[in-house]
Amino acid sequence: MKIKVITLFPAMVETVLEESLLGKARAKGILSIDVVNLRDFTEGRHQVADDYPYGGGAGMVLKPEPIFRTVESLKKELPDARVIYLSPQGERFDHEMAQSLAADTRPQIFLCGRYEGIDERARVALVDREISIGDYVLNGGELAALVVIEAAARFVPGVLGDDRSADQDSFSDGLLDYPHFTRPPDFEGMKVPEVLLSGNHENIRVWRRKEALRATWLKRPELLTRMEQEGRLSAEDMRFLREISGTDA
Ligand code: 6GU
Repeated sequence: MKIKVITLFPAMVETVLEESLLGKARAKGILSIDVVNLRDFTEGRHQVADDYPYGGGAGMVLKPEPIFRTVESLKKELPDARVIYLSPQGERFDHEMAQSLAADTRPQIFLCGRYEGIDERARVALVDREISIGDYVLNGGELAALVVIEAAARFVPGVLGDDRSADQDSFSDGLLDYPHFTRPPDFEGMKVPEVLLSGNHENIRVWRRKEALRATWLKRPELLTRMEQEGRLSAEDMRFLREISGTDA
């Protein structure tokens, strides 16, 4: 993925992107992510990026000129780039969107709003896609951009390392994840399920599938409804679900 992040708070974004798997993937060149300071495209001694909203009311609005200048300057270098604006008014981000962003070969410019948002003329003229990470309001798009970038980057080959893959995660098969255990086998009387110690791969597969179905049935039943409608539950799944729902989980 080739990404530019436009923000008034570059340090907030950069510190997160330097760490952990994202930092390593950037160092290896698997991910190219540059943070661009919107302030660098403001004018005058005070480098003002925001202004009062026409019509009155609380808060400030990001001025159009610096946003146009920043995006136009990036697009000169990357003419096929897509501009993604992070805002609570956007399409709701999910697993499928993360996967499709990761598969998009075009450069992606993430534009982080602040305060009450950006001037509508910049949004209409420059933005290709508006994304929200959920129904609540953040102080700006920075944390949302980081959420979107991290979730998408997990689908880029090499980001998770050799022996891991995002298609083993929760949601990849439409279900929540099954529980995980590591040593010791008995921690203060709390034991690891016997089947996981058995080495019987078929029994382990069945246990994990049942536990994934049980977790989903208990915590996110609407996901099962959707999977059933999409024909993504096997005859075995349906049998497991009857077992689970008949036994108070
Ligand atoms: Cl993308 N931005 C802001 N400011 N708040 C949000 C959001 C985005 N997604 C949910 N809340």
